[in-house]
Amino acid sequence: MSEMQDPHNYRKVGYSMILVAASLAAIGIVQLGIGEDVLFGDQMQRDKTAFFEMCKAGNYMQEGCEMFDKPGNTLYEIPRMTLDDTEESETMVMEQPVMEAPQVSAEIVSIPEGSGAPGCEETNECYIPPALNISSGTTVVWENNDSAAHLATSGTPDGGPDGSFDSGMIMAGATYEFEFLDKGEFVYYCLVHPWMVGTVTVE
Ligand SMILES: [Cu+2]
Repeated sequence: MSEMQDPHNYRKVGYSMILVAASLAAIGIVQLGIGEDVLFGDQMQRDKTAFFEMCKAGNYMQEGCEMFDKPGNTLYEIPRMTLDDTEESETMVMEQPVMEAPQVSAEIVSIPEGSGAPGCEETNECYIPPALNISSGTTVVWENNDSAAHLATSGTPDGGPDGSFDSGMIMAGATYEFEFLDKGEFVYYCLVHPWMVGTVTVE
């Protein structure tokens, strides 16, 4: 609805209604009576719009302007003509579908520079963070910030891959992402640098 409260929209609709009124007036040449009504209605609408603009300019303090003083300051309160604009009115009040981006939650695990040589395991910095706690449905993105290729393969250096996930080779500067749906603790390691071990705990 917020889009519909934009006064510019109403102005456009107002102009299009004036156009509709004008074309009806042209048709009304055949039926003079109706044509006059249309022109009269058109003038009424112009007057009301002008009145609204006057109220708006005066911050709705003038007499008779109270009805416009509402959030959005739109032409909403101006009674609409009931010419042939019923279809337009329907589209005007129709709710716009709200496009919501799907909720994506992601966590990043960095593979830091130098982890291709033993030593990072001494400070537990082969994967940062080495132990990650997430909720089910979270996507974990491994970012290889090292100059060597690495992996993030579920399992342990002693037991081998367990098949839960396997990044394959993550080239330098590349990423691998995996969405964790199953709960549990997932230990993973780097196949080519077995001192690199990390865990993801899904709750
Ligand atoms: Cu590695």
